[in-house]
Amino acid sequence: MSSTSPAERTLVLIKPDAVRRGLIGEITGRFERKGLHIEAMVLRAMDAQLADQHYAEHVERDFYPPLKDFMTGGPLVAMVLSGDTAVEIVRAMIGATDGRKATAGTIRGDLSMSNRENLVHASDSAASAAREIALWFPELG
Ligand code: FUP
Repeated sequence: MSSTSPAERTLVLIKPDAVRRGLIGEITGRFERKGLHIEAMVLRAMDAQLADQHYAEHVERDFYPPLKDFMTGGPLVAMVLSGDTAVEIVRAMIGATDGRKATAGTIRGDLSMSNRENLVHASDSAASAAREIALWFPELG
């Protein structure tokens, strides 16, 4: 990939546990230092309807009710990051879902001990990114 490749967008949420723990700067700083571009960023809450839309693939799972309570339980930061292969890069930077198993050096591996309160969400494909950006930042369409 050359540096002239067109930028790709991804949707990142800095989850309520990270906001409560004062980790907005730590997490945002990692993305900035990597060289990703912040295209949009807002501190807001996720309501029940947005939770059901954002996590449409998980709404029937056993873990969804407590996940929904957690994600709607306090303010979070939503942002759109862009850069060459941004989806893959950000997924690598956040690490495995379970913070106890995530590799050291990743955000979850360094800062989370939980499979639910794992600090950050990032789109898992370009198609997911397009769907999630339309939900959170319809004005960017
Ligand atoms: P990820 O893509 O790593 O964010 O993980 P998933 O899309 O598989 O899961 C979304 C969120 O559901 C996770 F970030 C945390 C939550 N979750 C649980 O609470 N319990 C589980 O067993 C799996 C996921």
